[in-house]
Amino acid sequence: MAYRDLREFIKVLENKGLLHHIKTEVDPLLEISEITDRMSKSPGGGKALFFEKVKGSEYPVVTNLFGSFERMALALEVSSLDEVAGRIEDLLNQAPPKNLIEKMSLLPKLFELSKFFPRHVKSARCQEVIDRTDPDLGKLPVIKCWPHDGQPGDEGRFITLPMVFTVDPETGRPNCGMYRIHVYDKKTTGMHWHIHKDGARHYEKYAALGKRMPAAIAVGSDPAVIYAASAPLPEAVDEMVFAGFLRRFPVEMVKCVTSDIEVPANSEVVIEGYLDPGETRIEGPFGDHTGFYSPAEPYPVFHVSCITHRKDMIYPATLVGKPPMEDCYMGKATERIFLPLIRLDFPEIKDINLPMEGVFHNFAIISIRKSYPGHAKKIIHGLWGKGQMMFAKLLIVVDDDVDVQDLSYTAWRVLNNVDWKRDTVFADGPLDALDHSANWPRYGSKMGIDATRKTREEGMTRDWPEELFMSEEIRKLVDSRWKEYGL
Ligand SMILES: Cc1cc2nc3c(=O)[nH]c(=O)nc-3n(C[C@H](O)[C@H](O)[C@H](O)COP(=O)(O)O)c2cc1C
Ligand SMILES: [Mn+2]
Repeated sequence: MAYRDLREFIKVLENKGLLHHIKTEVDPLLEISEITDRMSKSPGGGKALFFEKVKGSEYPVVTNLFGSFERMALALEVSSLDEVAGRIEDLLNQAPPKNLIEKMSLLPKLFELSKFFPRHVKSARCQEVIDRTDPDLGKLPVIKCWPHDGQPGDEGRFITLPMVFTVDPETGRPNCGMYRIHVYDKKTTGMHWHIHKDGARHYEKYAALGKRMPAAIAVGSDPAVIYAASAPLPEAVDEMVFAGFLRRFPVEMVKCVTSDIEVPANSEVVIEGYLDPGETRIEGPFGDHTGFYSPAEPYPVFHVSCITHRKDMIYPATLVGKPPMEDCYMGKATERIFLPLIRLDFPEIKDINLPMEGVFHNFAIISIRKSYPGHAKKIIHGLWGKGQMMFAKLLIVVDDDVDVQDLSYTAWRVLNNVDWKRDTVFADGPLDALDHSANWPRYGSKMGIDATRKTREEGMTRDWPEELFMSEEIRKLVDSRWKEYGL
């Protein structure tokens, strides 16, 4: 049964002993961060944290909800993240039905998908309290994450787990993206959608039309909805349909009070407002996913017109920084869930590992069933052309007998297999907005490494050596005599 809302998920974490209550008063400026960081760095990602008394606000804060493999799987109501991939694979890999019986048996599957489309409701918990006369962001327990966050004149508070809802003015298609929100004052924030993202694309369209852009920032829906806001879906896929698929139940959407934007009805709080095309303001700096501050840069400005929330709002936040952090587990969920979708274009891909240290856009290791000369290089160029994989700064392709989740074995294979001049590919192209290494923002170079076995057709004049394995016979013998050795 899908979680009805965030608090139902919190209850489950509580019942399983995966959430710790902090009853003493804490400061949302940096203190919550330091406690959360220590939790994230403790074995297995520690526990989720519920801060009951937060200085300056009547509402509690919850952090580190998704910060372990166990909690991430619980969030998506699966026993392992591969289970979600399995469901997607099931849906995609339908062989065309051969006869009427097969056709009939396909119908429930297709019907299942349509069952997940968002449902529209008239009244919602997220609108229990409506403040449109004098909405004030200062009432929310928004945290300051790192010491140098924010500009002089503001407190450096950022909403770190927001779901930003916008609508494409041309197609009417909705989008939901997780873009951090820099709180400037009571009624004004930044809108940090990178230029590559769907929200920014909508904004460009409003700008071209010379129209004011409505938007809404929802915080604290059920966990599948929150995760979906971060998922790198193609622009044409509505995150709320995807969330419905993940939670196996439609997301209930309600219209905002001051605009036609729809938001999850089960949200804890919704900040309604608008952006005027062309108006920008310095956003950041902000201690980011990379473990460095992302630079202060001009971004669009969001004006608050109304805040609606539950009477007893629970405010969720995340802390990003040096890995491992909560967002690493959200990224790992994406690595698992999107594998079948990547396989649609590249069925030869067996597995992908995005190591946490690569903070997702820096490093991917890919195993493939290689079947022709240059195959690995095709994968490298192909992935650079696919959605947010365009940001991957280092791609390493290995043969399918390498378990890419075993980093030690993978490194050994790669370091032995590669002739650097022959096997590396360099390319220039777009980089993630958070990259700080390139000479210019958002544009720089990437490297691909073909670490597969090389063949004659690829110019290898020598025979590839055989990997060492003990014979089965001797292994069995040693197994059976193990006790005799007294080890
Ligand atoms: C905690 C967290 C914070 C994020 N902050 C931002 C951000 O400030 N700006 C941004 O462009 N992407 C950010 N992302 C990544 C986007 O959410 C992600 O790229 C998503 O696919 C964007 O949705 P879209 O494809 O609909 O634009 C963040 C992700 C997470 C998990
Ligand atoms: Mn999108």
